[in-house]
Amino acid sequence: MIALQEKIPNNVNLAENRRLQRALEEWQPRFLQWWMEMGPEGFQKDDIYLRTAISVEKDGWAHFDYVKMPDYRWGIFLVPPTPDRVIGFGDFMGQLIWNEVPGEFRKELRRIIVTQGDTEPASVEQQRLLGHTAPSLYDLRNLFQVNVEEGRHLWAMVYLLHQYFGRDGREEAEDMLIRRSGHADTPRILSAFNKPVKDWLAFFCFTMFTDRDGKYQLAALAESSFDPLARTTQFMLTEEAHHMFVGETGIGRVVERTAELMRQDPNEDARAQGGIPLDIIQKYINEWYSASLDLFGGEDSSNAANYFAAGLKGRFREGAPGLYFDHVILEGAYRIEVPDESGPLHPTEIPLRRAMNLVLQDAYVADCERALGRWNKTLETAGLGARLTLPSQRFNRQIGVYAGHRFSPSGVPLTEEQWQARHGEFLPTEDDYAYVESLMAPVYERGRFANWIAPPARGINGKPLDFEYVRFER
Ligand code: BYC
Ligand code: FE
Ligand code: FE
Repeated sequence: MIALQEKIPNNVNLAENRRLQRALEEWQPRFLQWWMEMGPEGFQKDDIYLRTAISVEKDGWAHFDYVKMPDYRWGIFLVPPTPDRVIGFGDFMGQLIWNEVPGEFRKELRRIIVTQGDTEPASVEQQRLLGHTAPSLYDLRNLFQVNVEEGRHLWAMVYLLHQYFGRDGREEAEDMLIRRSGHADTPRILSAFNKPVKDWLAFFCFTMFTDRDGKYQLAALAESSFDPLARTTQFMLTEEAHHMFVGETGIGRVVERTAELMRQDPNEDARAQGGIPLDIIQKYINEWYSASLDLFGGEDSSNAANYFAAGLKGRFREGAPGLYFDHVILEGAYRIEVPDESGPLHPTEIPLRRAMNLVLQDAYVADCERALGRWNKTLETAGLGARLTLPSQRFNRQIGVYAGHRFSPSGVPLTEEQWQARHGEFLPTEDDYAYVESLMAPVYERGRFANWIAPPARGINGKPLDFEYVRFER
């Protein structure tokens, strides 16, 4: 049952749980205050053509209309329970799922939910200035769509904290609005969510690579033994698809335009034509892909083993029929080359349960490879020889076994000296950022696009490209 007219739209019978309803209604104005302070700067009075989640039906879950962002109806939506659902993996496999938090896993669950929840407002903070330089109204609208939905994802986690974690949960919900991306004293929890997202190429890389970590983490949680977490993340994944569409097609459109400009130029120089050269695109990919790999945690992780054992986090599509035959995994090892005393790349084996972060990361890497293939197809079709690549999983890591060691994008160990001499070939330099920034001028006329990006193949919700996706207040 969906209560859309209530203060907080929901399908969790909030009206019948007065205590919870009151607590969330107290949190709501603080969320809005955070939104006004840290949400998209300068566009809160404009009418944006947005979709709003209004149900959990496969067809018709979303409603499109103009809305001012502060009036967006952030709601709480969980996929309905599956009758008699049992735990699909780990030590409790085959037992009935949990509708309450078991005491022995309370700490772990709280930590997972807080970490997940923290990323959502963080990303809104990181993106808050981008509206001023959008390459089109279409892109401006997509930015805001992603922003409001990340706001709803925060609501999804805050609901779980309030409903299932009592006083601790309420305190955690408060803290979600206190931490700030990149803040020296109260930063966000995970590394990539404290990095500045300086420009639209970074935004497309963020939605391509960092939101995609979100997809894989949410998919792992969608298998959870704690059923409310599974049901809420299942619905979040529905919205997440659009975020990754924005990233993948965003980079794709930049590549397409760059290829076009290269062909127009006597020296195949996109920069001479006011575009973003492929080597800068490659460096941005290197930066955001490596930062996003860090979000999977360490390759060898006892946390990951504990989460799997308790059924809290599964593998990607753990429950899909026929994909995995062993869901308990008491045996088996993951072979990997790690830096140690005997050399920069020494073979070792991680017991499989402890390697779950890596197993999830592998599914992510394959998905990224697929997208690279599409962008390279664009280059090939344009008759160009250059190709984009994903760097090695060892490159530029701050978390896990490769942290503190230097590798080239192809995964070759480098000395510190070699790294210092060459990192400007691998990662964006100040000059690269400055050049991209010099291209960032807003294009707000209907149907027009900045010179450095191709138009998308089609508009949003069947609307034409020259649709007025954002109506500015006059
Ligand atoms: N940055 O056992 P380890 C999304 C810490 S994105 C900083 O190796 P574990 C979204 C770790 O906390 C998805 N610290 O790793 C995207 C631990 O600290 P302690 C977000 C890090 O715990 C775009 C220590 O290192 N969801 O939704 O197995 C826009 C050793 O940890 C990092 C989730 O992350 C890091 N990158 O795995 C909007 C799901 N990595 O204990 C939204 C919930 C590790 O030594 N989170 N550490 O103090 C988790 O499942 C796990 O916490 C992680 C880490 C996968 C993140
Ligand atoms: Fe999200
Ligand atoms: Fe997202």
